[in-house]
Amino acid sequence: PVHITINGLPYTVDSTQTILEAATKNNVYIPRLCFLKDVHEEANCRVCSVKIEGQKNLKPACKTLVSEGMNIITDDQEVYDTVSMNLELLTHRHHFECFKCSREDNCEFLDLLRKYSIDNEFSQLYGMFDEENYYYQDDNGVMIIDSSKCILCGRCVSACEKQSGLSVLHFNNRGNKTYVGPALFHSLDDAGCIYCGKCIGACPTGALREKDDIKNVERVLRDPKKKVVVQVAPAVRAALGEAFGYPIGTDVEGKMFQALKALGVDEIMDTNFTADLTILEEGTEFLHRLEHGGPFPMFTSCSPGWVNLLEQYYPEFIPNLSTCKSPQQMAGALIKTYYADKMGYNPKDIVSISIMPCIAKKAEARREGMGRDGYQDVDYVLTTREFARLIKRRGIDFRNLEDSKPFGMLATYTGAGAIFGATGGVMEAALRTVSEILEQKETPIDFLEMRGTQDIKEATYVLQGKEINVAVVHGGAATKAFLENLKTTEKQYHFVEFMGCTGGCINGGGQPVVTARDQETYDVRALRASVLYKIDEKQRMRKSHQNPFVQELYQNFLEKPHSKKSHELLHTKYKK
Ligand code: HC1
Ligand code: SF4
Repeated sequence: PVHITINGLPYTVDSTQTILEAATKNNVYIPRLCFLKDVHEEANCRVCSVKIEGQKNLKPACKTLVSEGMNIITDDQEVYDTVSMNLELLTHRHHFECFKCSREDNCEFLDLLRKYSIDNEFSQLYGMFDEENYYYQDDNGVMIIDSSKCILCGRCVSACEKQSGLSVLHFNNRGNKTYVGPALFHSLDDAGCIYCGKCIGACPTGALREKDDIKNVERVLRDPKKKVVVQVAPAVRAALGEAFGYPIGTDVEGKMFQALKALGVDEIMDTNFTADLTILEEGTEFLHRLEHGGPFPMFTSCSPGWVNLLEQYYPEFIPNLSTCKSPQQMAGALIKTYYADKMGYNPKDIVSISIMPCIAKKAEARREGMGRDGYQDVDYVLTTREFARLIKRRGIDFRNLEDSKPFGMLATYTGAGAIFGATGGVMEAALRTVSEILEQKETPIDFLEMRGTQDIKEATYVLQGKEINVAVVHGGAATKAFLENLKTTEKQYHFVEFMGCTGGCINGGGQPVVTARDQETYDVRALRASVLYKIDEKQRMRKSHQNPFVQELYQNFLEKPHSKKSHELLHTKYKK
């Protein structure tokens, strides 16, 4: 440890810390903008400038290590003026249309402009925005790059590289024409984007965002001829509250369902239900592969970011991928067939909407084979963020909503369905069912080796006297490392869960954006995951095959896992 002072007060801090870390740990506020811990630590915005006694120039707190006897000033007039000037410079190229910006409530840039009272200066600069110099891309139907909001901090470029293991985004052009976007190529698709949305989660402004479907959803909600059926993904309830001021890790499941009622939707379903259904289809597929000697390892197929990565970068592994559609698409298919039939609705009058923590789900809904007779099984996908905005736009007082729970068809779930949204959850859910079928007796519920935020988790379970090697991998970077190793390793894996996002869906690219400071302060992934594991613990039934409505669905409609009907509705093909 070393002894330092900050603004005259003494602190004993770790010698490996930067000034920013030491200050933050001791509750001294230093602003930051381009800094995102472990992702982007380049010191190019100079918003975290501080004064060190005895040194001539101000130093970036994010990059300067503390040392014995260091006296640091974070807030005298010179520091304040410098930070203000650095912020003001960034306003020159920013298009201030805050009223319609996806980050209207949590823009890190706007927050700093307010904190530093940049309002006067900014009004003089407002007219300087020049449309000609900006880059805009929205033709992929999933996400938008809008450089008129970009402050060139570089956080997205690093997030794509470090978290996805890809390098889709680059700084292009020079001078005041510099913009961030895919290099050389014209579209994100061509550049190999998997739509994980890690870049959106890293952006401090609204320069990167999902393609918004709020207006389309509002339109169908107003249309009396439409039956609006909504499904909600497991992970949404673990993060939606953040958009309404709840601490990270608050379970808002009850209010989430009540908000849907307040919006006037006709039927609420739970993707947790089809998560249970997925386990029966995928578990059966795994048992079939065990009987027939492979192909191994079998890969889970529910995360569309992961499926995009596999199809584009590792097509040689496509035979390993389970043929199961994701729970979102299984629900969509059932809504437009089984449910429509049961309710006597024409599927063409049903609008099926899903609320997802993910932007890649928007593309998944439009994949070939995800509908029939000219309609899509899932018509609109709203991210958790869009859902929160919709609730706010409709004037719903979320914090004062009562709790409610849907009891409709396809809304009942077991604990296994709930944990799908956290890394390792799909594997644990599958093991709960598969082990019981193989052992033909009651087997344990918890597979704790599958939990936690470690990049790659592995375990061996002995089932029916045979060693089954399983692994759980999440995030593009870890996925690439795992698959590269798989090409040469002697180890025989049997079953591997992959998720496109680190932490799984709870940390999906459509979840509320967590500011850089909160990302430093909280273990966001662990807190959100804990919501799902607590929901799991509360359930009376915690194994997917115990779900009585899944059993009923097989009895009345699908017959059995992998029946002809199941294949038609619940399974899919991949692009080579
Ligand atoms: Fe997921 Fe899934 S868990 S992919 O992470 O299998 O998005 O939450 O809905 O479909 O159930 C996401 C979450 C989600 C699917 C399920
Ligand atoms: Fe990169 Fe993912 Fe963003 Fe695409 S969505 S640019 S892969 S971080």
